Amino acid sequence: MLLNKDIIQDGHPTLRKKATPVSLPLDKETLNTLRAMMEYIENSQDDDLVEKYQLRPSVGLAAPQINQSKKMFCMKTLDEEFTQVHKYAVINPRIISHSEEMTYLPGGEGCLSVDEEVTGLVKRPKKVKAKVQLVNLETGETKETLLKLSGYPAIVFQHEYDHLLGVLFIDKMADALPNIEPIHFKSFEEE
Ligand code: UDB
Ligand code: ZN
Repeated sequence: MLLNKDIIQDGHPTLRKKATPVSLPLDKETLNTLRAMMEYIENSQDDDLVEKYQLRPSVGLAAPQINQSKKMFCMKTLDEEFTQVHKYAVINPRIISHSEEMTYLPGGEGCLSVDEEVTGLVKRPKKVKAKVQLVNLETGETKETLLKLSGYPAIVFQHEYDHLLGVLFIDKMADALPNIEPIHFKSFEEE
């Protein structure tokens, strides 16, 4: 089981390396690493396990963050309407196009590999299309898929994708983003 101590922090050279492609078919060890990464995310979304293991409630984790310089990451999050779950174990992703329109998280981004106090506004394309190998974590099967993401899931995807390039959100932080519309999360009043 992955714990906080397994997640490397800013300053570690692996976080600055470009990750190497994962070879297919997937070997057992790599599949089990992906399973452990998804388990970490799911544990971090369970209040009891957050308390027990002192986890930060997380929506994504990339392999370089556990000191494995491989092109793979896991994400699990709801969209901003809180209706659709976006749960993906991703291998060898390539963003093939993105919208002109940009957006950002109004509360700023943080990172499991950066001090908890550090957050900042990051401008990102509102929509991305990516060719990825999606992994079925139960069976280990992989399937080439064109993922089309918009809004919050697109931001999470791009944050994790950046980790595979050796890029951290702190590299992209801005003080203010005038003329850009932040992502809007559905509020309870609107439900
Ligand atoms: C996160 N979590 O997981 F909107 F219930 C962040 C941390 C760094 C604060 C743990 C997060 O944004 N949680 C969250 C957001 C919600 C609702 C909710 C929980 N990451 C993942 C990461 O560091 N991956 O490398 C940082 C996010 C910032 C933008 C996208 C990923
Ligand atoms: Zn991160």
